[in-house]
Amino acid sequence: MNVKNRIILAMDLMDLDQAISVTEQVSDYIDTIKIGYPLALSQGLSCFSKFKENFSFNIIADFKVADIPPTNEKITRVTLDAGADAIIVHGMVGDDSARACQEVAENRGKEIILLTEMSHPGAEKFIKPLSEDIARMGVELGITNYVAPSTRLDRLEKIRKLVGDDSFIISPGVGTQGGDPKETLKYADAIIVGRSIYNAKEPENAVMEILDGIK
Ligand code: 3DU
Repeated sequence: MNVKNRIILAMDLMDLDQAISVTEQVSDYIDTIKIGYPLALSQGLSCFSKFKENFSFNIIADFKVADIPPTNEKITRVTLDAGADAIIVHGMVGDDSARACQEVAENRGKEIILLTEMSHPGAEKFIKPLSEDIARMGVELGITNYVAPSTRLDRLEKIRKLVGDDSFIISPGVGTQGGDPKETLKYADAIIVGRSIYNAKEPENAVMEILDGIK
């Protein structure tokens, strides 16, 4: 996936008009948006096509898919067929579950992104001890896209080493959660930024500040 300026906007506003308005304000600098449960559950999956009508953006569905393979298959199918270009899938549920999503995406020429380790403090307890194995599993499955945290750069670096330089890593936790854009981009291909942009008084300026910082 090509991500303009290496910034993915996490659009977690729950009102569609507001979400579109903020996205418009940053659309000169950003061409990839991540939509998760807050917006999709509030507005329905049709929010993907509404975004596609308004912007020629890549859409990543952040549904952190984590179920048995047949259910994962259905979730991935309905999400990609609604207009998402890629879907984020939890690695912790195992290779069969991830594979079910991968097959659906491959059949449609779309992508899955494997979540290895999360960025929040609570992830230290259960997900962190497993994340290296999750990354290794992804490599064995031939997965080339990963999510890894910007809030623990040592972990991000470790996961980069495991998945290799040819893999594509996107990294949340930048800004409000404490991650630094420039440091994160030493190991990640793109940063995911939500509140620091969409809650800013002037979202366009917020993006330009990040861009200045990562030059
Ligand atoms: O903290 P922010 O507002 O910049 O948003 C980060 C986004 O990335 C948000 O949509 C959240 O659900 C998602 N995310 C993480 O923050 C951490 C993860 O490990 C995975 C996804």
